[in-house]
Amino acid sequence: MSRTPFIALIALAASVRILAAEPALSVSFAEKTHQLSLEDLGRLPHVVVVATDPHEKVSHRYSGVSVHDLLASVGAPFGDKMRGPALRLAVLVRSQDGYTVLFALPEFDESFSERTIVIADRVDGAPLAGKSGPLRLIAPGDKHAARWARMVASIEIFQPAPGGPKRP
Ligand SMILES: Nc1nc2c(c(=O)[nH]1)N[C@H]1C(S)=C(S)[C@@H](COP(=O)(O)O)O[C@H]1N2
Ligand SMILES: [Mo]
Repeated sequence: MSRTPFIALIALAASVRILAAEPALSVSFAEKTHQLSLEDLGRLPHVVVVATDPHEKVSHRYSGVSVHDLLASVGAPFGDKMRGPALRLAVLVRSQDGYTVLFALPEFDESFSERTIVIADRVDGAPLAGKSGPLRLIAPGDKHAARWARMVASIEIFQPAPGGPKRP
């Protein structure tokens, strides 16, 4: 047997491994950034939220990592530290297609909000398919689906500048 198919198989396996380990999500606050692959994310503690997709008007079982936990891992000031200047921090969620949505940091703190916002990697037991995934932000209770960002690529805490941009 020629060795070529064997070598090609190893090369294929190696490239699949590299693809699997590719960063899927970046989480950052100031100088700290965590790059997570889908595998890394899959290993983190998951929560299940049952929420109605405001666009489809259908309830689904979403499994994902809470945004609170992701932001806490880069030092977000939750709990006792969620006061004073921390109340002015904002969170930008960017997607692969450039779509960007904004939250206020306290929205992810359990003493401010009843709901748990997650970065879902599964819906109704299956991975999020096509342009819905591989990661989608699920904001239960939002009456509009606009902040349910699909194809999420990064989550970043930043400090909005007062007196900033002109009205668009
Ligand atoms: N990445 C990304 N996410 C997005 C959007 C988008 O354009 N890009 N549109 C939003 C809006 S306005 C709606 S109504 C829903 C639509 O999602 P659906 O097509 O899966 O129902 O996705 C939201 N998430
Ligand atoms: Mo929309």
